[in-house]
Amino acid sequence: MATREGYDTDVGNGGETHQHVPVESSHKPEDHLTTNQGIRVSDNQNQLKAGDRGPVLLEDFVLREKIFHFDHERIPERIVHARGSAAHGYFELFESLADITKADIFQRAGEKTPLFTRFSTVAGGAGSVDTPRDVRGFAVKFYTKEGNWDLVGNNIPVFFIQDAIKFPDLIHSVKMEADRGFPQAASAHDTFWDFVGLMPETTHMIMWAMSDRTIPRSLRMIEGFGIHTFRFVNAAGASTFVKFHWKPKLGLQSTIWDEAVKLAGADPDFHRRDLFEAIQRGDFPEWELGIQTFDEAFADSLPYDVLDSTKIIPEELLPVRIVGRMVLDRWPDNFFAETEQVAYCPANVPPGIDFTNDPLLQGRLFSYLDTQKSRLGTANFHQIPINAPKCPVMNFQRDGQMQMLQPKGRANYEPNSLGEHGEIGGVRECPATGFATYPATESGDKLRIRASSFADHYSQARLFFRSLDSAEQSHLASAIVFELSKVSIEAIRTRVLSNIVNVDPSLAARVAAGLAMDLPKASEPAAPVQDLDLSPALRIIRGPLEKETLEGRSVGILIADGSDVSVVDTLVKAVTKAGARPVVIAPKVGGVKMSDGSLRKADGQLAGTPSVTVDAVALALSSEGCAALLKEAAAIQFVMDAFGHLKAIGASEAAKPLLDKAGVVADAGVTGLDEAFVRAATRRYWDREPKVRTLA
Ligand code: HDE
Repeated sequence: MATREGYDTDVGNGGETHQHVPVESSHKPEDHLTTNQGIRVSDNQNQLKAGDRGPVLLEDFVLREKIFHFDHERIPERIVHARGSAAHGYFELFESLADITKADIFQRAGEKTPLFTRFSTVAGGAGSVDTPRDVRGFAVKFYTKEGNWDLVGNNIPVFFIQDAIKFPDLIHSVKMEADRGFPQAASAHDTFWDFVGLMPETTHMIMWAMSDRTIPRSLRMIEGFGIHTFRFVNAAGASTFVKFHWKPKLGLQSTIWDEAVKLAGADPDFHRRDLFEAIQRGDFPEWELGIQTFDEAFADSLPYDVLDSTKIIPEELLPVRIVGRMVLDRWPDNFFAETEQVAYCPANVPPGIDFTNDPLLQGRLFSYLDTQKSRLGTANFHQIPINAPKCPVMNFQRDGQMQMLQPKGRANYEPNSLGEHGEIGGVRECPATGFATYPATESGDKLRIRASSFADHYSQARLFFRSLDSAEQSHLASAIVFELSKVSIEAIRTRVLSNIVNVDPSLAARVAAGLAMDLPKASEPAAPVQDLDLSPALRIIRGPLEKETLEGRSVGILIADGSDVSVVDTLVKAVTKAGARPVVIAPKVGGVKMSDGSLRKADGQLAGTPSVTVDAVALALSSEGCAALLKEAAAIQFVMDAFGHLKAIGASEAAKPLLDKAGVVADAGVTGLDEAFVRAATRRYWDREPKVRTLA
């Protein structure tokens, strides 16, 4: 029965013996389990009881502290962007920008600055899936020598609304509906589209949100944008407007909607795992930082307002200048301490970077600091290691919950003269080098008003839609059909469509046909809709950032009993050489018996590793293996989905019956298992799409 002699006694219910090895014999302090007060714990298996079958004693501080801490392990999640994944890395400057900004991070070419970057979805809770149709947050905290700079952006260069006062309404409408608590992480429901229809300013962003941009293949393959127009300020005090861009080294790539939906089930953590695994294997994700810079005169020459976050400045009009790169090379040690507790704030800018009057940005400058207090519970959240600047922090702010600092002396106010009397006087303001706001001249009446220069809600939506590749246009139209099909109030669909007529009548007609409804008349635009010059730079498909490559991608190699050893070995080598990760998939994870009788272990079990998790598939099957797989729904689905998701499929001669059963029709993406497959696997086959699904 229970004794207190050590761990190797009966501590379980059934009298079994636990073989823990007590550490009493070793005296290294780091080996000892302690409470949070540093008291060594003698027994971590049993509560303190009055008798072996008696009640628990209130004085058991070890128990109470442990349960107390556990009870409070979760903190309120972010009201938006709750689901996120992050990594450490660095920024490296390519060339000095001293002529346009005095920001220390942009002075010396070649210098590296540490940073922490968090990617997120917007609508879902922290436990939601990684692949819903949603905007991705792209937030970077640069720990510069002159304090933290947070560039808190998204993977889309525009936003839904123009004025911060609409943000709570927007987010309420897109999150799960208030009475029923669903749908989670989805915009395809009445309240969101109700808001959209009533707020035509959302139209440009809706085009982006319904495009392939919101179903990325990987977080490593998204662009990032600061969205707002910011200011650079140089040492002479001159201001230059600036917009920030992140360009992914692996190029832009998205999934097919059906693939994103299936991924949500196959691997709810698909993007987090992808980022984690890439960093673990040393395949560090990388982006280039680009800037668009311009002056007042250029801003005035545009037919839209650079303070309006629903507008872009096309790259064709104002090229993006690449000035540095970001490399993410270290996964956090602890998800909660870093990814969860990191607190970004667009108001965190060092001298040399400043704001503009963008009304959305102005509202954000308040919101983030405010939200951190409720999320992290204390005004001292900046002391948490992930948030703490990597430069000295010295001021007279004092006390508050969870104060970690122990300032010395009695001077807790400024100015003070105590330093002149042999006491600690403390720090002083620095007029020459401190942050000084750019002295923009402001005048005007106090009004709740939207500038008339913000009134055009459709011209750039049209510019975006018309600039896309035709395959992307079909995806976009189909996405609107999908989403509006989930809207139960017909009048909402009609209102949205009447706005879309202003974007492009042919798009509206396609959506109407997809919904089997009549095309309504165009709504009355607040400003005339203009035909702006198209911007092919906005495309993913056949755009400047589409890459035909296997780098950073993965190839599923399906094997079964009798698979040819040399074929599989050659494939693994070729795929690896091309920069991709080979994933050997078999009916049983323990492996299959290969052609030479050897056992080959698999990286994934067929049922648990559907083809949506890889970028191309190779069916390296023997006749015997293929015959067995013809009876497996998972194998047929594997091939059917690879084909339906427009991926390259390489197949051995013996695998043909499986191709036939899965309905695969020969095209340029269907090859043998030779080098042609490795070449074919570098892309998707958009021409195949009309043959496998009806798009709007
Ligand atoms: Fe945010 N946003 N936002 N947002 N946002 C937050 O701050 C807010 C907006 C963005 O990985 C919150 O710490 C308002 C635009 C990202 O931790 C909150 C408005 C852009 C993240 C907040 C906007 C963003 C947030 C919630 C309208 C792209 C996640 C938790 C004026 C440029 C950062 C938090 C992370 C997070 C407010 C609009 C990007 C509530 C009021 C536009 C990437 O403060």
